[in-house]
Amino acid sequence: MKITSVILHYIQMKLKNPFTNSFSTVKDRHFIIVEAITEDGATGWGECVAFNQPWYTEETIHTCSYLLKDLLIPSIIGRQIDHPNELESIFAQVRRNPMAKSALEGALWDLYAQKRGLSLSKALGGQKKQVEAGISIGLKKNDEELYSAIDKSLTQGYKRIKLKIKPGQDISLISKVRRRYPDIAIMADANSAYTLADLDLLRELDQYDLMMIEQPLAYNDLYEHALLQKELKTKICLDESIQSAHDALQAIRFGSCRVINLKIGRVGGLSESIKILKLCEDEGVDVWCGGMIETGISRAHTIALASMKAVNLPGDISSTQNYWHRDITAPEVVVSNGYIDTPTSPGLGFDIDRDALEAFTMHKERFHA
Ligand code: OSB
Ligand code: MG
Repeated sequence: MKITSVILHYIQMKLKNPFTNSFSTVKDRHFIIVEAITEDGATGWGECVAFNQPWYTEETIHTCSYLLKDLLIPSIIGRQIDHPNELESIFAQVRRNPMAKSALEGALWDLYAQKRGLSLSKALGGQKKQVEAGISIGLKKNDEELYSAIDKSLTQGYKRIKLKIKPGQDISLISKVRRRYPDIAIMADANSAYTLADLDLLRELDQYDLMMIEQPLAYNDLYEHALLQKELKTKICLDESIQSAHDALQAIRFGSCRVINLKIGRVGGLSESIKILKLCEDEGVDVWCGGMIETGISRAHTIALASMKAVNLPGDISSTQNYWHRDITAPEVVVSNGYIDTPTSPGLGFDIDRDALEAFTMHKERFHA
């Protein structure tokens, strides 16, 4: 296939409710939606999931915009590309910047699947007809709000609940939740809020039968997580620290984690994600698909990835309703009894709602071969 034009849609979507983690409260989301058009007139969709500020990883919507416009789009436009795996060498001119690369790569995977007449799941080698859904619950103003969010998630059948924690809202929060819900599958995500000086506190967290604790230490660390993992029976899951298959290899071999939260954007795309899944399978490490408070386009990519056999735990793949009054894809992502159906139609398996996309668009940029 040959991409003859690319349109970048800069959109802004307001969250139904603010989402708070240890570093930031997200109230609205800016995305760059990538529309890639081939010489045959087919359209593929990708999404840039970077935040406005670099509180999660170093990329932002602005750094991604620059890379897409000045380097990544020019490197593929008008060029014959038979398989999205070819992008790795084409993009090798740009060090790191995985979210920028992934935004464009996702559109090419959509096109590739369509061209072969396959669902994205099948094109990736996915097998599951349904994927397991978990939910991530942000920090709340008070216990009542937290319990009501948990109750609602349980009613909707989510397979596991992830709770954000931060210093001051950690042991107190988890112990209360554990007392109230003795048997549910819960895990905690610290988004890098602790250091090894907090070892005693982290040891205490070890007593609450958590499925795992996600990214307790620095966003870029592997060494101290390996030291910590030796002290805990609870599995450590790495999120921010893993930005490539090579990072995953090092983390696994160093013993820095026993679980990986795999986010397509954070690792540079679906091709890199598949490498990480293969590695986890070979090394016997648990892996699940994370989210970025994203639109239906990213959710479609993530559902397809989660349909692969190596993904062995429920992901942060909540319903459209969880974040948005209105999404840019149809139909809505629906969680039923804790599962989401893997779409079977060619490509993403969701349609782009052009009216919704237009309604959220601040501006657009067009590139031609
Ligand atoms: O740490 O996994 C995280 C959202 C934004 C940035 C980082 C994280 C999260 C989530 C929610 O936990 C994921 C989602 O539901 O999309
Ligand atoms: Mg996380």
